[in-house]
Amino acid sequence: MADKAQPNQIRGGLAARGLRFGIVVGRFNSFITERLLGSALDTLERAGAGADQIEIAPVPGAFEIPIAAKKMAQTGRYDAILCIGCVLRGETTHYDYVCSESARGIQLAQIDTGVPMAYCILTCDTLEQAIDRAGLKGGNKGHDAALAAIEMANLARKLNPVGAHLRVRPNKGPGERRTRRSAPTLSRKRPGRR
Ligand code: INI
Repeated sequence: MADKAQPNQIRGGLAARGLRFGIVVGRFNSFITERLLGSALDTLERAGAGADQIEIAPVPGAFEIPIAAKKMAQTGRYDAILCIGCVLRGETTHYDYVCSESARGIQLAQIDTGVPMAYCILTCDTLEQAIDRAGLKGGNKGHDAALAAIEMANLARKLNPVGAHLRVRPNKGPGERRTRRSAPTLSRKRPGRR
């Protein structure tokens, strides 16, 4: 019997060579976020990303992560962004607002910009739960987020519109020589022309 034709699969691989990553990391609960960051960096580097392909933007807490991630994405310098934070439940409802707004903001930022963003914000009831997920029993969510970022960065490159690489000239990014800071520019396309 003849083999049935299989649908084409478009997959994002797990090699990070040549990809550029931005990382936004919250300082709040830094005992945890530093461990998440360390594992994410280790995973990116073992997958082939050099230190010069990665830039890190620290922010005060999880609530500030979406705006920083969106602004990083808008520079056009990154294939993917990792958002790292840790929110621990307190005695008030503050926790709920920080959790929901950071998750919602990150999702909006990646949809708005088209730059994949890995969500690595622990939302835990106790410090023990967070420690378990930052290198103890539950593995390290920084590692998981780095793998997701690499896969989505590769997939996004494959799904870019044909010719997109000719139209967008991003700001200088990690691994490239810096000249001056400017907004992303459009080339080979002038206003009023088709
Ligand atoms: N930020 C966190 O990242 N984690 C927390 O657990 C947290 N708690 O519990 O308050 C937290 N709050 C600060 C918040 O993210 C902002 O930085 C702050 O509200 C200033 O905008």
